[in-house]
Amino acid sequence: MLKRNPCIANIKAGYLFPEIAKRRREYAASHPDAKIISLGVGNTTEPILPHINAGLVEGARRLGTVEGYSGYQDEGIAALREKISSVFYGGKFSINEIFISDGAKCDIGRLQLLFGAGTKVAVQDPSYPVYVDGSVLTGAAGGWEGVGYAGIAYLPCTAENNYFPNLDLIPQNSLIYFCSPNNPTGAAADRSQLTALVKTALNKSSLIVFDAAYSEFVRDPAVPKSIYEIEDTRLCAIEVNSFSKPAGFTGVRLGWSVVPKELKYSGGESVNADWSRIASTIFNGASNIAQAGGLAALDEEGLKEIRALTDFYLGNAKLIRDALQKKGITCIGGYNSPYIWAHFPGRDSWEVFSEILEKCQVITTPGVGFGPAGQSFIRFSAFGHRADIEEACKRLSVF
Ligand code: PGU
Repeated sequence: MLKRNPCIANIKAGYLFPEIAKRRREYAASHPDAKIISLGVGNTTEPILPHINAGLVEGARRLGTVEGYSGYQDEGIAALREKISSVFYGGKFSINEIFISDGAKCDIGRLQLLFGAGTKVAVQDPSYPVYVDGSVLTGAAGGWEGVGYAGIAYLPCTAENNYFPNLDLIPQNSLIYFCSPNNPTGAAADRSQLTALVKTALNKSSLIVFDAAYSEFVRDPAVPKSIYEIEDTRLCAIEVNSFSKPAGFTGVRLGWSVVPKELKYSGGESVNADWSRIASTIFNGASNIAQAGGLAALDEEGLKEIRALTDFYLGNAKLIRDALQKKGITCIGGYNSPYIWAHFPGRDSWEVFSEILEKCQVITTPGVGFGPAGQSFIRFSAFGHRADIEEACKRLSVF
């Protein structure tokens, strides 16, 4: 038989969210009457709003007609790429710099192929686990003297540094994953912080993968929604984004990446050309139906629906944050983000997770699952029906 890819042996046994789902199943099995509410995985719950949904329906209908039928679409339907450029980037990017995908997570995984084994990787700590696990899986972060899980440079984001990392810790020539508004802390970096990040990346010949999956939750004008709002970023950053959270497309699957033409490897080769090569070689694009829905999401009516949906989840976030604060629990996030990051000083995250499950029948996410600096924290997700959020808040108030 074939040998197992040694990189698989290097990753931690279970991905965070299936582990939480397992614990939920176990609890439910031993407490059959419990009405469990999930504030765990960031999974959308509200129906897709009518205009965007009509776009999906129309996309499916057209596929059944001679005039409307379409097949493979290279790097995405041109009209959608144009629309993304104009809605999110003021038309700064040509359609050849925008690549439609089946979601940000999938892009984050595939992007690793651009740099290969041995790439130095730096991540905010805590961070979305896919950056670290995905890196280890492709053999990045091996072959150099680093710290932490398989040689990844962890950049602690704590109350002491206001959840923005010390950029001096970024190694020379590294691939920097940066997420803002952040999952899991909910912290949103302001313009001066992102300017410092870009400057550091340029000085250290490093490349940023900026994950903007929560950009549509930003309400504070001081918080950039895209890394490309910062000068010189075309030379050092790729951005990934998604329709999952703002349009309720977690199950529909649609996202995009931006890879500027100016972005070059150390040898002068074009990163954009390679990304295009990878996309056409091992990925055949997102569903045309999903893309039709994406187009509807970005017209005037669709953007209003995105605003209404994100307002709704931000309303949930406020309820959760207020309930926790009323109990004297220190928490951040929930303003420009659907996540609340709550501190339980001196406690183990998994222990607090279990206590909240036992006493409130509420599922959360233990902070340590996002990295060592997440120890003693719990992430509360604001994705849920309003009645469930209100009930969860009631239960949390007595825990
Ligand atoms: N990027 C960030 C920062 C995320 O938090 C998530 C989802 C994604 C990308 C995924 O985007 P897609 O476009 O849907 O692929 N994070 C959720 C879901 C868990 C997961 O494993 O993706 C969360 O609870 O953190």
